[in-house]
Amino acid sequence: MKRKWWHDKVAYQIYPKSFLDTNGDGIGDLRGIISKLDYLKELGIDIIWLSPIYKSPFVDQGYDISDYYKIAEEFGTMEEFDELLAEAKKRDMYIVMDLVVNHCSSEHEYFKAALADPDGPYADYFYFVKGIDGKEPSNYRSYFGGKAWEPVPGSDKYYLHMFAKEQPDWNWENKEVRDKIYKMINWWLDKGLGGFRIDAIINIKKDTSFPSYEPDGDDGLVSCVKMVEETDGVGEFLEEMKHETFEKYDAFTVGEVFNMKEDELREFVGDDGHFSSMFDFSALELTYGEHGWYDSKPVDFKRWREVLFASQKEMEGIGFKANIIENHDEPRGASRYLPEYAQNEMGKKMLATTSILLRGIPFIYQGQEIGMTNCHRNDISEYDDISTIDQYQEALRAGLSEEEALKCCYENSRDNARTPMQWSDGKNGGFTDGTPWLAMNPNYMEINVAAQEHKADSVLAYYRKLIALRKAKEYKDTFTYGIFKPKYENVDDIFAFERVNEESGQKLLILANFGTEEHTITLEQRIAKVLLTNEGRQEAINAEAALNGTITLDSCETVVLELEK
Ligand code: TEU
Ligand code: CA
Repeated sequence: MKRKWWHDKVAYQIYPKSFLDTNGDGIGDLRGIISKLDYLKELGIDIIWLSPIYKSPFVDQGYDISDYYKIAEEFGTMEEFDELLAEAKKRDMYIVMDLVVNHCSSEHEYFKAALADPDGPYADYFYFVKGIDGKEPSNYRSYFGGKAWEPVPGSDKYYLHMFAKEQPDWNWENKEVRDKIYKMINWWLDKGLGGFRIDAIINIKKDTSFPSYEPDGDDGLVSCVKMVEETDGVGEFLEEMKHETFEKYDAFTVGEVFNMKEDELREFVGDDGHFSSMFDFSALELTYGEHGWYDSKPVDFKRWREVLFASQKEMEGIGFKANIIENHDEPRGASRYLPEYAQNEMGKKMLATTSILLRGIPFIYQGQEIGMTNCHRNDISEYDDISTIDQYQEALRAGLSEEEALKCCYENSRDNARTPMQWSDGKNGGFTDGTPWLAMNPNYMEINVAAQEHKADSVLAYYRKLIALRKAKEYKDTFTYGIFKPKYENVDDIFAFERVNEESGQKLLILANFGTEEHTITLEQRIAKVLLTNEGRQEAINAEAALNGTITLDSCETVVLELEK
């Protein structure tokens, strides 16, 4: 594998609206991000991914862009963005923007021009398709519920939107559109960006005959995902985009790739792949319900371990996935992957260890490093997210009570990750002097940065140690390039793996006990060094290993060991 500058980096996702507000309007801003660069540097972060900060009506929180060349006023100015870039650079950090090019906002000037003249040239920038017998061209349901086709006023055409109706899909078959997108990407890269996180990218390839399929729900519609699954050829667009843009800048790209076809892994993220990396979504896919959030499934430890291990092995010799436990579309990892008895500081440190030391590029989502959790709401009106409101309705339609539907939102809502960052136990968690755009999670009184900053055994302190270990001179090469070897797979409740450096022979063993009972594990080799523990039992571990060749792990205990060669 060719070595690349991003291989040994640690990334952090910022959701700007909820990070830090500095002017009291209740909305996080670029100034807030600039002021926390040192905090992120100290944590050990190299790459910062910003969820969209472009001009937007915020129907889907900035994933609906009305002007790709402007910074949303809510967040600040282009001058402030340039300052952020410069300040990051000073600290050897990279800024990665969100690239949302499957669709734009219905407020985008080209879409407005298309609506004004549904037979004119701009209509072909989007999918403007004639209806059939006065009805939609096909029976697709959008990702956010309801029909994926919207009538074009004063015409017999409909336009396609795979997400909200305010997010019309760009017509990627139109070369003019593609060229405009590439030009825009290069304009940003010229500013000195590190690269892009690429949104919903699989969706850009459509079957332009737009066939209807067998309905998959009572609404007579079929998820538009079906059409994506049935269509080939996205790779041609992705290659063209890469050659025209990222490649020229040696930029880092991480794809949000769902529904990739089998056997395409190397094409996507191999040495000459479409992207530098793509997120590993295999764990979160375990919770998917057949119809929606109302029939989503809890995570089963064994299955979870199995899919993560499979995904790790699959990547060997191919490339690097981006490892996450949460992001702005998902509930908090600590609430989802930890059993109830482990939803505490010990458990959060354990989950951090088994995620950050996997092979791949770790992505930490804001607040994860202090152990932020899902947030209870009392009424659906307290949610903001478009997808949550749709899924709540969907749950009611399926016959759930309001209380049950709310529980689904508690477990699955994207707003769980979007409640503002908890900086202190002061007013609004130190996030804003004004009224936060989305209500705080009330647990900011206990879970916040200030409380953890100087506490030696806090979750935050542990994340700092863990990242420092990953990047330590003596171990970096193994944690980055070392192969992944599952261990103790036949022991229930134990999540264990080795990272093995085939050149130096260095072997690092990571052990974690996700069970309620203690577990004794027989070591295959002597311990050279205990590198990290979440319970501070180095001495006891060394003593037991020396005496019996075993390690007894408490419930929720995790250790990182260097083994003798
Ligand atoms: O997400 C793409 C995607 O497939 C999501 O719609 C996912 O299925 C959904 O969040 C589940 O509720 C990306 C962004 O990450 C997301 O925030 C945007 O809403 C979406 O694209 C549209 O841009
Ligand atoms: Ca603000």
